[in-house]
Amino acid sequence: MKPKIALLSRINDDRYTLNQAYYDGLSTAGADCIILPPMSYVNLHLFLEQCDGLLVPGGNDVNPKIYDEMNNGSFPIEDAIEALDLESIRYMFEHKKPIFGICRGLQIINAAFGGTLYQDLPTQTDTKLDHNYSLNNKAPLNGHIIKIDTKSHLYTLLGSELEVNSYHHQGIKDLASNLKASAYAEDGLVEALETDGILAVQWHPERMTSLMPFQALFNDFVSKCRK
Ligand SMILES: [Mn+2]
Repeated sequence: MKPKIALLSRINDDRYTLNQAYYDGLSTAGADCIILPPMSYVNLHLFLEQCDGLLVPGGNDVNPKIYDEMNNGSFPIEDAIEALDLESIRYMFEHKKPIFGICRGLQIINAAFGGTLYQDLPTQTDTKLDHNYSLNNKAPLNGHIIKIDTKSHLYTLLGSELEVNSYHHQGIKDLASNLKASAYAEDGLVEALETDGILAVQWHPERMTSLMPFQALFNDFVSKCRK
């Protein structure tokens, strides 16, 4: 039977939405997906119980309340999505099911485990990199170089250095103590993290699957969900 992956919905302009590319990446890797909107935790657990893995996709800014900071450039925030993400991450981690985080997914995973974020990279760091390059230049396949730790699992999938797209203005400040950074941008920003059962990336591999080797991230995640 194909593995069943829970994909978390987003809210944009009064619609529950999810970019099709996430679904396509998982589907190409051999999985079936169910898209979950916000709901009661009791029913969320019942749906997640049926699933073999969780993909936490990109989306809006993370509420800084989660890491005990005042709002200083985080917008927009959707409380229902915040609760959906946090409870799904908590449940799947506790039940030892694989989690794949993308963009906001990486940020909320870090916050869920006690880490903090830069709420706005251009105004709160002295970085010279444009981490919103892909959006500003409508360049889904271009962004900046990342360097990958050769001891990480990510290295076995992508090698030691490559260009990724970049669609974010928030980013990891303090990494949660149980997570390991597995890739960095040239300005030192964490661009990927991993720990047992979790892999998350700051860029958008689902928009780059036409380029080798980005589909490998989806294939690897789905193969872990098969076990
Ligand atoms: Mn970036």
